[in-house]
Amino acid sequence: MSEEQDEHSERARKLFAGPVEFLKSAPGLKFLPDPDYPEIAFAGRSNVGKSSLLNALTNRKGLARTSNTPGRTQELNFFDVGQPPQIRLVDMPGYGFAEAQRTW
Ligand SMILES: Nc1nc2c(ncn2[C@@H]2O[C@H](COP(=O)(O)OP(=O)(O)OP(=O)(O)O)[C@@H](O)[C@H]2O)c(=O)[nH]1
Ligand SMILES: [Mg+2]
Repeated sequence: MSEEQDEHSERARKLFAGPVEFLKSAPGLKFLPDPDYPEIAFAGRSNVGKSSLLNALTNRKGLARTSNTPGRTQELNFFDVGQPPQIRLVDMPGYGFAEAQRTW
């Protein structure tokens, strides 16, 4: 790897090893936080491991709630990465299995 790539990797490693904070859950669009930082959202079918992936990336076991049953995540969950935050991760509900009522 070039020196520049090394530097980027090291910055990314530090960012994900540092503070990650749950910001809020948004049960509907009117509850979305202001778009203060770049957002990276995890979308996909229910139960494929979106919440688990978010925990693995940030090396924190219970940050995003996971479960064996599809449809665990029912709101948009926002997590700020870095202090001050650099990016915001969004754990989204999965599609395909959700039995929750559509409210938005
Ligand atoms: N074998 C295996 N199982 C995994 C992996 N990642 C997650 N799982 C399992 O897959 C199941 C669902 O994981 P979640 O992370 O809750 O899935 P999700 O995509 O967030 O699901 P919803 O919130 O319902 O959309 C859990 O039982 C996890 O333990 C993986 O890499 N390998
Ligand atoms: Mg989930």
